Amino acid sequence: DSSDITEVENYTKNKYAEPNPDLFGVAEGKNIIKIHLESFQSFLIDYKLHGEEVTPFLNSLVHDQEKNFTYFDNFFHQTEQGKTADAELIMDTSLYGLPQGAAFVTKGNNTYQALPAILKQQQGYQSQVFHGDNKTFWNRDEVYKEFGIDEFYDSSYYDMSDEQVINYGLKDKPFFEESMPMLKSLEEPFYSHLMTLTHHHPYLIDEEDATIDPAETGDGSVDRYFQTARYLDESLEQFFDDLKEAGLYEDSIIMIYGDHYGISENHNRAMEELLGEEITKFKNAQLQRVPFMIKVPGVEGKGTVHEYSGQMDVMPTLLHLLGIDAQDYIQFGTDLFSKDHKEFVPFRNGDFITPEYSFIKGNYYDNDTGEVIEEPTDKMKEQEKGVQRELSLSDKVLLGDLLRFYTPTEDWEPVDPTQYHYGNDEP
Ligand code: GP9
Ligand code: MN
Repeated sequence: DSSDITEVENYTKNKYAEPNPDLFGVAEGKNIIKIHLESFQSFLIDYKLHGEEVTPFLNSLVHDQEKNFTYFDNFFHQTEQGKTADAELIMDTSLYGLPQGAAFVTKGNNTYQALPAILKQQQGYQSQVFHGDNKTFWNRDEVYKEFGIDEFYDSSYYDMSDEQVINYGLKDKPFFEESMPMLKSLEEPFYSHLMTLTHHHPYLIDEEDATIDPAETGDGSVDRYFQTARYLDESLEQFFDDLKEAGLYEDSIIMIYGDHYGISENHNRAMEELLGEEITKFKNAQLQRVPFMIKVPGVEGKGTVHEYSGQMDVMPTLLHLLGIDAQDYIQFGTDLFSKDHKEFVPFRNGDFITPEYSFIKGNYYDNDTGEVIEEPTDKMKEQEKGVQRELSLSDKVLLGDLLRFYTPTEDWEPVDPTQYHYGNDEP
């Protein structure tokens, strides 16, 4: 009932981390370009196959100081069965996905107070999603309306002829190329989310698109994983050039993230061969790192930052960069640039990771040694309960559709989903 939202509100207000005063509002009104790296795990960064970098362009964003990116190398995905859809939900609402199924599908008509709607109401942003798949996949065409996303450029906006398509949909290179004119024509400021697709299980790639040889483990999808990652990397480099040419690069927030793992535990044998170590439960959890990189106009990149963090933390971070106080909203994450950022990363299954130790399937592990901690401290056990509590509060929000009963700010207007229409084929 509606009193539950008070319990949630007390929890999230208490967890809230004050903004970093040096960064609060620095990017107010700037365009935001958010780039989704499908199935991209952080171990690819700086990884060399056959003596070659797999993702030289992304590596350059990490290492070239003058590119002004900040890279979080201890950033984790927090998704479950909703995969891509969970990543979208978490990053635009700072709520957890559900323990089973995809909230995008089962809670697609809930009330949300999502980033696109907040940015529109607070600072007049228009928001868009670009994605070369059918708009109904993951029920996006429903839930995006609840998020207040203004335009959804789905596959009906792109040339989907055979040679441009592989696996789930449009190839990443034509995707970025054809997105450019649409991006250029947008009203500013915009919050644009571009979602890639080619680097997706089972990592199919046409011969002419492959510029690195496959790995040689004999596990086909693992072997090709590096080829589609390279293709994605090249598509991104091209996109950055096009953004520069269009004058959209320098003055925009550019944010890059991985949505979830690409190589599941079913491929441990091949991964052990490639990484040269045993994939224990502990190691598998560590492999759930995905990249998070951000460039903020006028702010010097911090290089590689080791803060332990997760997808949940992105929304409050962005709000604070734009000068909007995250405290007004129900959010489980905390600002990555705050000195009070909370350094523990819950996974959806109740496991969690901190800078010192990891709680994985009932055992605590020392991060330095990877060994089981036989006698966990009370503080550790408390944290375990804290994670359970946090997850269950988030579940209450989604299962009870509790944001119906929450008014973030005096001037907040509930989103009216009937005001949104998507797709080239819609009247
Ligand atoms: C489909 C794409 C893939 O549109 O987002 O979703 P996933 O299988 O990664 O959840
Ligand atoms: Mn995905």
